[in-house]
Amino acid sequence: MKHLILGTAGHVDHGKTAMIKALTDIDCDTHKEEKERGITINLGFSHLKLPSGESLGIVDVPGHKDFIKTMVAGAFGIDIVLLTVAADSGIMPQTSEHLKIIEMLGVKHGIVVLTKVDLVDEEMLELAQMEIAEFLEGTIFEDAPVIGVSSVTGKGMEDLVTKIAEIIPNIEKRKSTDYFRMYIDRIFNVKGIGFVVTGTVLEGEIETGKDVFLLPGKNKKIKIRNIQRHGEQVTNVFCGDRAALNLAGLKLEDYERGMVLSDKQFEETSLIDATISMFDINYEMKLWSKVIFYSGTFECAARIHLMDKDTLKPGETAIAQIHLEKPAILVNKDKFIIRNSSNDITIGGGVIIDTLPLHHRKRTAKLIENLKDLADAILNSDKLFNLIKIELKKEKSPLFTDQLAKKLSLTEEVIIEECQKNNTGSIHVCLSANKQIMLSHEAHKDYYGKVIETIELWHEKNPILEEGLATKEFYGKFDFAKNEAGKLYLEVLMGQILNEGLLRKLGDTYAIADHVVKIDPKTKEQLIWLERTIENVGLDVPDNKKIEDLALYEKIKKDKLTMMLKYLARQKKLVFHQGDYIHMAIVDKSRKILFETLKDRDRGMNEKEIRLLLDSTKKFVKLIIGIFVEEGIVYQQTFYVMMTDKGKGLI
Ligand SMILES: Nc1nc2c(ncn2[C@@H]2O[C@H](COP(=O)(O)OP(=O)(O)OP(=O)(O)O)[C@@H](O)[C@H]2O)c(=O)[nH]1
Ligand SMILES: [Mg+2]
Repeated sequence: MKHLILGTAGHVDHGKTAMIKALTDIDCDTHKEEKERGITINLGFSHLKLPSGESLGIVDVPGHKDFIKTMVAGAFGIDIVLLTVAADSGIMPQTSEHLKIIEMLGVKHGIVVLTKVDLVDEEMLELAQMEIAEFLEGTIFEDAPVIGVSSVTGKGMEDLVTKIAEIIPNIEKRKSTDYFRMYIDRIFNVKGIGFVVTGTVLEGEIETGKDVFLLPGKNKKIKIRNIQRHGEQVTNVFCGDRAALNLAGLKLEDYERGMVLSDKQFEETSLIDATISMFDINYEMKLWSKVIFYSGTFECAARIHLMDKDTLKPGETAIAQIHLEKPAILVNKDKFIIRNSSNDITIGGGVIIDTLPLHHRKRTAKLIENLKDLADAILNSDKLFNLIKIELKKEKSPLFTDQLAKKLSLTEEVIIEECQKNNTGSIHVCLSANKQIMLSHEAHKDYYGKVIETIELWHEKNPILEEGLATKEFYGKFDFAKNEAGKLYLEVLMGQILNEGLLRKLGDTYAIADHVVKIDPKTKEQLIWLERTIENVGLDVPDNKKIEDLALYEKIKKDKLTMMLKYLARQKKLVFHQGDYIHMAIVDKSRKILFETLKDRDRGMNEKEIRLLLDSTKKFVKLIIGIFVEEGIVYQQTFYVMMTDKGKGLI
């Protein structure tokens, strides 16, 4: 069963509500004021059971020019439109305005219903038909069927139902998403039941008992107690359904018009990038324009900043950044309508291409090119691969495929399939720990270059050191500290550069393959000085600060001192242990003295005994024991230091 919604459109008084009543026996004008004024003010809802057993949701919109925002809210998410034109009055202003809105909202299927045929003769009917044909020329409904009906006599109603049924198989199934989304268009309190909200399910599905969020706003979960679809109790509703949800724990003060119900915690936005198209009306949009923005039931004042044009003339399209006056919950590809700031003309609309863009202060050629690429990818949803490419380009850092899938509301399988089919190198894919990592080719090239550049710079600053940098030393630079995909990617990247022969591995560091250690005569002298100074400390731990001060006297700055200490460690002149270091000669001397005594002590020696033996400090004893434990020649048991077999082998 397809889940579809049929909506009305057309000028005030042209018989929309009467037609729905004749079709479904439901009067959508339920409010007192509607009855008194004889016009529709609020959205009306009904449903139509087709001979096939399928049931369509129906949204009846007002035609009066004052209620365009209600019409936009009602038309948002419909699949088929019944554009009504009264045979006795023909095309009127809102016939045209509604059609433009319907086209802008992307409704692709429609029937033109010529109403009130009982009020005209054959000649008038023919004239009306000719006028309609001319009016529809060049619009998406150029070839739409035109059916004459009378809600009074019932004429044509059966034909209308037949036509609706004929269209249904041509309607494409909506793309599935892994989240539920619905604008609330009505909210009411039912005694003993609580709040009920209604809306058109735009995406996904939801079932009784599940939690949803009321967005934007507090991230409070609201439980769905009951669901009705077309007046009947059901356990779940799907996109394309009209739904009435009974919510537990909803407070009226939490609700505002334009809010969305979703099981996904969407990030709210008040800055979006979009394409904007102007209707073919006498109106020109300037570089910065104030407008009123409508999408679903959401409405707010907005400023439009054109990106690739300085003015937008009738019928033209541009890319723009839109600053919304209040936060909205929007999704890429959402359509919207704009009206002028005095809210008397509908001037156009567009499609959202980025719901969380950066603030574009400068309209650079590069930015415009990127925005055009993005628009192209979003607007041509069949080009899913483009969408993947653009997202990766925007993201820059590496992502696991499942992270990317989440961001694009696609499945991992779809992403893998799209890449297998279309990737000719613009996306870099690598595998690590059985997980697939993706990033744009540009970003990959960038990281590659930066790795080499950073190691080269390191060598330049540390010419006397043979080793380079360990992968973890790039985490900060690349902002990978909390990015697991980034860390794994870096490992693969290092491996790649290593295989290509540009890098050499030394311990856990990577050095440039042809890097040659250079020690100038002055540094040579300084190294001799430093080594001697540390050795002269004797059986004690050299004081870092003191060595630094002494080095400064010798005109050795801290960076250079660190490098020299590393060099001496690599040359096995110094031994480092937990941030402290001592000279190897001191280690050897201590080992000799200690082992001389330790070999005759079956119970081992405690730290105090060792300190007295070496005539040293507590700190030194701790350090030297630590070094010997690391060498594997002693071990500690409670307070006693004992020789290992390896240690005994030294005697
Ligand atoms: N004779 C005749 N009158 C009709 C027909 N359809 C509607 N009417 C009358 O036209 C008037 C307007 O009809 P509605 O159905 O309320 O028009 P609408 O398009 O829903 O109007 P809005 O919702 O306010 O835009 C009512 O008085 C109806 O009785 C028809 O087929 N024949
Ligand atoms: Mg009506």
